[in-house]
Amino acid sequence: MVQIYNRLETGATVPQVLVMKRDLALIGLAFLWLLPLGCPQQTAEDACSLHILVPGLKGEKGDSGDIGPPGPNGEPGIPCECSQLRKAIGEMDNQVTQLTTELKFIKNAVAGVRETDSKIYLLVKEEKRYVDAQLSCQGRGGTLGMPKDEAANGLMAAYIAQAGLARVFIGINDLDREGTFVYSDRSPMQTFNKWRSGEPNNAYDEEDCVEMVASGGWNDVACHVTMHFLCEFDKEHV
Ligand SMILES: [Ca+2]
Ligand SMILES: [Ca+2]
Repeated sequence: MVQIYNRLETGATVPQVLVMKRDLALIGLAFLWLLPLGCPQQTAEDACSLHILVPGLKGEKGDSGDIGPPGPNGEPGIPCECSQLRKAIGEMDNQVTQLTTELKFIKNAVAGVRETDSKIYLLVKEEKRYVDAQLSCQGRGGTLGMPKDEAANGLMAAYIAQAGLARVFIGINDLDREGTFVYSDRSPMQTFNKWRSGEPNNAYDEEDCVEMVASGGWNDVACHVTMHFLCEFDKEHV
């Protein structure tokens, strides 16, 4: 048998007989492909038709199911430490109050102090009774101002006047013995004094504490009245 070679586009050659067989096979496959699938032996009237499925209308929602059984009990909670919390909050409140007081003191200090070689004087613009004013100064390592000589008295008076105050408590009293005034460090009154005219008069029989007015004069007053006060600190102890 003579084999005739057919040159393909790719340049490869195959026997022409094989090509003819291949072509017949492809035609057969195409014929089968064109036959309607799944419609064997049907008449012309009952031609195979294309069924398109369209979704129907949505149905009514069903009734709710029965309520399920109750779930298991949870873990026991931690008991409230309420009394401890209240105590802690109370302590914090106290600290806030204390800090607020300290802040006022610092503001006063920043506003300006007066000093000599040995002393620092600080006007505290908080209205307090004599005893509380003294405690406030002591709490900061000082005492109410004790004018023991002309220089100290003049400095304190100028400080009060420049601050625009009329009067402040100073550290002099006759609480222990009526008519016997002492400084708040319990040192006795010496010859120096700046009593205003007619003072001390122990008015209403209740004036055992002392104020200094802006001019520098002293006056005995009731200890329970409240006013600003002047603290004094030894530089050695600051
Ligand atoms: Ca008195
Ligand atoms: Ca008086």
